[in-house]
Amino acid sequence: MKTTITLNAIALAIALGLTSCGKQTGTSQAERTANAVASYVAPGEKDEYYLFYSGGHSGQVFVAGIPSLRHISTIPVFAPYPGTGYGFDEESKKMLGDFTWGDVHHPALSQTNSKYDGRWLFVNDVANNRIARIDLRDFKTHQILGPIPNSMGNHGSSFVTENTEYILCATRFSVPLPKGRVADPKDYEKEFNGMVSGIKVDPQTGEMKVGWQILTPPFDWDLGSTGKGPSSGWAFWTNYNTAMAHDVLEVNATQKDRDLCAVVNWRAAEKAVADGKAQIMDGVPIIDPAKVPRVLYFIPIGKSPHGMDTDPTGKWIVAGGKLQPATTVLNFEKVQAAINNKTFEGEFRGVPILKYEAVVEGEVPVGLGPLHTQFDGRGFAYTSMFIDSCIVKWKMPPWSDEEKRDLTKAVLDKVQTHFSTGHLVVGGSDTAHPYGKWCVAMNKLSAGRHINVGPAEPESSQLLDITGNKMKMVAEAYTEPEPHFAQILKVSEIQPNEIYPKDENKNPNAVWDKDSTSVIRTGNQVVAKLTAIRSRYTPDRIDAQLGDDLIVHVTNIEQTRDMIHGFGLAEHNVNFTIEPGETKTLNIKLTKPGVFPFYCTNFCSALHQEMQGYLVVWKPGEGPSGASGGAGATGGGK
Ligand SMILES: [Cu+2]
Repeated sequence: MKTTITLNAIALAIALGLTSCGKQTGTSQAERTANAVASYVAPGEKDEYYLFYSGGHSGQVFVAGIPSLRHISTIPVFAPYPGTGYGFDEESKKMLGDFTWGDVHHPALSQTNSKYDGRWLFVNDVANNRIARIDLRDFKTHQILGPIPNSMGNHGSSFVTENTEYILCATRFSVPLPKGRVADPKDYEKEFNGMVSGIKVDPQTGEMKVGWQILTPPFDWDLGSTGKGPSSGWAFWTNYNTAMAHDVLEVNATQKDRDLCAVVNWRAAEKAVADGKAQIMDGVPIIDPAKVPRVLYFIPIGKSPHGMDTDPTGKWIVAGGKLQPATTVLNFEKVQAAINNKTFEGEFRGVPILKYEAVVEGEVPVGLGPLHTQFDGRGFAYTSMFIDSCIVKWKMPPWSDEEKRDLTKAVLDKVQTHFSTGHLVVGGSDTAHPYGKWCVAMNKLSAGRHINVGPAEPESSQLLDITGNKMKMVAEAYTEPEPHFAQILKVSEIQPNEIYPKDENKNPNAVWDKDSTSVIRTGNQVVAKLTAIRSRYTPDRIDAQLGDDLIVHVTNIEQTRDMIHGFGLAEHNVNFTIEPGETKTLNIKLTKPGVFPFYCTNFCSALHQEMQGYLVVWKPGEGPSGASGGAGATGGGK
């Protein structure tokens, strides 16, 4: 009987594709202890690295620690977050505009000289064609740019150049341009276009604006990376729809043996715009690569590719081919030579196609479903395998003659992941200076490796120690939906602010003492300026009339770290937190009479519960003279 059950379990495991990888039953007690010690951060101790996960369609960014993989905080970006009141106060509502969600895909840390400089984290929104900038001084979103004109499906993004001159983006979707023009999808090839965008970043403030764009055929650009060293000034993208299918893409976009990847000379694009070679569409200078040579080239690449990663030396570009069992390594020196010698195998819509054999260094047979590749800076690459569910370690060129003859010899190690790894990240892989210590596999399926939480299962992440010859998986964790990529930053490389200093608060509505607080009614508008400090609001009463516009500015006058106050207003769908030294504003129309408490929503002291006040909304003809339309202020401020 027992034997039968065991055999059935094995058959089931095989059917589920869990053959070699069940629950690490193979790990010995000694290995488990070693893994636990490697990822253990004892109470009171701190992680060595930040892990910034993209939150996919949650619209957020999650911050975890490495090696513990503990979730530490959430940075709201494209979606409201009641935990901080993001999207509820006027300042963040304005940033979100009309959107209440986004699809966060590929975070990118700012760089100086191809090294993380710890200033900003940029993230893209695929759905609404936006880019956001998070400032690492306060771990908050400070700018959302977009929707970007002439750009639909901002997926091939956000790729930062070596000195954060630009964030480079390419479109996953194509539409008739400019946006708003309508054409039948049946006329896709003729009427639809994709776009590469150069988002210019102000070197002092980080402020982003659309610099220029390059028109492309209606290919579905997927993922990319920027060049460095010898490939400085260049960028690369894969695409999975060279067939230019507009329906049933699953079948129609996978007909060709190879797709075309893009090689973009962004410095040449910048110069072409400066030289007046662009035409303006929807306010943006657009370069047509058929008319402006040396800006865009194509290279045939393995069918239905995904990742396109430049290594830390800038010499090699690795493409993952979802539907081919190998990664393709391009040699940038050969790319340059092919361009200079015009070693083309044709052109597409006036854009030269470089001859594949002239630019490829080799195809490394890593296994099934290679997606993304990361680098450790020691000459090794790590590729996530979606179908094989593993991470493969392989040797980058230069290869020996023996390896060149048989590139299976370049494949050095495989570690099973659980399951279907999409992205993976090695700290600093996209810079010239990788940390090369940890790799995080971001798995699409967790397949019951956690306590049961119902039909939907969380995303899983697994931490691999990559310092030895063999990779070692030491820990796993679960996240909210849905990490698509992440960045790793050494904790010691940044010094976030502890408070917002009073003298840096330039908000004209900030008030810092009792005598400056006020509630003033002018016409049908009531403006209240409040202070918040442990544990009271001043004033703690606001009177207004039904139908008034109410504007409340709350300044948290604390200058002590983590002394946060909240402002929640009952039955008005408003709540936000105010951090030490911050001023936040709410603006609502008062549509119902009554007395509505406002109270501190973020625990602040033993007398936190006592931190409350009243908004009194009088009916017409009622209330004190001030509230009923007189000039005077009401409220308990003075
Ligand atoms: Cu409080």
